[in-house]
Amino acid sequence: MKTLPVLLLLCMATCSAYPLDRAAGDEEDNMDLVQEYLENYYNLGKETKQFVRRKDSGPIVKKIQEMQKFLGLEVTGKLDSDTVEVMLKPRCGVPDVGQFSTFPGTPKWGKTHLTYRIVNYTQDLPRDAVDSDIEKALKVWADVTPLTFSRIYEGEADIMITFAVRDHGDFYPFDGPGKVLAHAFPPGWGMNGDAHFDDDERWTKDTSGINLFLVAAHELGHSLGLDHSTNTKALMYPIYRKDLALFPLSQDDVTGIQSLYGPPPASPDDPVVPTDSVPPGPGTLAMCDPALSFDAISTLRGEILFFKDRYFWRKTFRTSVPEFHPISSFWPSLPSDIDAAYEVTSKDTVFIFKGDKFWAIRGNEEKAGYPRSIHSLGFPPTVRKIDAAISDKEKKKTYFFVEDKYWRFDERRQSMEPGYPKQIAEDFPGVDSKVDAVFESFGFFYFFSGPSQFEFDPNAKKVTHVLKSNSWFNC
Ligand SMILES: *[C@@H]1O[C@H](CO)[C@@H](O)[C@H](O)[C@H]1NC(C)=O
Ligand SMILES: [Ca+2]
Ligand SMILES: [Zn+2]
Ligand SMILES: [Zn+2]
Repeated sequence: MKTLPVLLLLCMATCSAYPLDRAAGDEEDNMDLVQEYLENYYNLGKETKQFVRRKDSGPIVKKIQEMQKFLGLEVTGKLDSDTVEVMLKPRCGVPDVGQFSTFPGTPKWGKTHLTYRIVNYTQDLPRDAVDSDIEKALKVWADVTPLTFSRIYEGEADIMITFAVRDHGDFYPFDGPGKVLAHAFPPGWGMNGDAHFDDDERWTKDTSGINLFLVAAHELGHSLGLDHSTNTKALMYPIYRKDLALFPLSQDDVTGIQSLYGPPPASPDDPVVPTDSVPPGPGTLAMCDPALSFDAISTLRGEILFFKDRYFWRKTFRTSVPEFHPISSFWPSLPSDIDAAYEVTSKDTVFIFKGDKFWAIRGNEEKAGYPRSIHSLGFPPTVRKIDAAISDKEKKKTYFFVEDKYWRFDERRQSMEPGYPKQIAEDFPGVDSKVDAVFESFGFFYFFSGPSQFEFDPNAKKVTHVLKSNSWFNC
């Protein structure tokens, strides 16, 4: 449902030239589209262009295959509908193959302290919203590197940020609404390092239009020296993916940027204060309360989410102080006071339970077709709610804890295993039989019961540590 505005936007931009209905007779249009796309992003040379009209000629088929491989599509060498669909999506203007720089090579900054300047603004958002999105986008990279950034208000900064339409003084004019959203230049002098945003897009703080924070985080990756990634889950993948807006960085991005600048300094004991979370209030105060208990806990793309009432704490890659947000600010249709949550990493999905219903989220996107009934998973009618759940990603089994019993679900077969429920006390000795929440980290299961936490080794089948529930918050 949420993709509709984007489709409409795309359609406005592309329908006249490339009708979305491409059943038959649209091959000419598709050939124009592919020619432009390959020229812009895959270094399609002048000498190759003349072959474009001849569909099955070697060079163009090779280029199409190269593009399909890069974008994670099935490599057919043909303009099948999946390929055309991806080519019509909004994306970054920086080429996937070939240089977008006045200097060849893959440069990086020779210093770790960089300056940036927001030269001008879009009318779509208040200025302070643009300021905070840019700051947040820089922080994405600062969190995982030794890089630091400071803002200047006049003169030449390392990273000059502008909003512009069409021709804007480089050789890469923007293209009106849709398609190209922004571009940025790799580190260096002059225009290098700069990031340009197409002001014909509708920039938004949320994902109703084009999410500025997400595009800025991607473009600033280029400003720091990263190229496009072929990993479809990476922030540096060239196609805009609004479902990354909450958790933009993948391990691929972290590995990429750290190969240029290394990891953050070893002893950053100064807590990083989140810039875009709810100001100090219930969350920050309650966080270190020794009586703190949780409703549910789940991992999400390497981070940990601790749910409580209407809120959740988000423990990110390396921040020592967790962020605190209302659940509804990321997933408007999720309920508060949830019962259980678990991540299935192979599906990049977190399942959220409350009462006899469950929801599915991917990043900050809510999946369609939910909520569903827990009974569709195979629970008998007597089960009315789940207390806690965890999915073992190695064994592909999900454990559901219900009162003093647990059930086991086979993720491969998508069915409840026979012989369950069993007693928690029997198979998880040492764990309090009333489980509030549970999640996995480095092969251990962490069970939460009131203010207590039990670190359980599932192989040795024993509790290895007993901790306070808020031990993850560095209180
Ligand atoms: C912002 O500055 C750039 C570069 O000077 C210019 O091309 C562009 O038109 C300006 N945009 C706005 C919205 O003023
Ligand atoms: Ca555009
Ligand atoms: Zn890009
Ligand atoms: Zn530009």
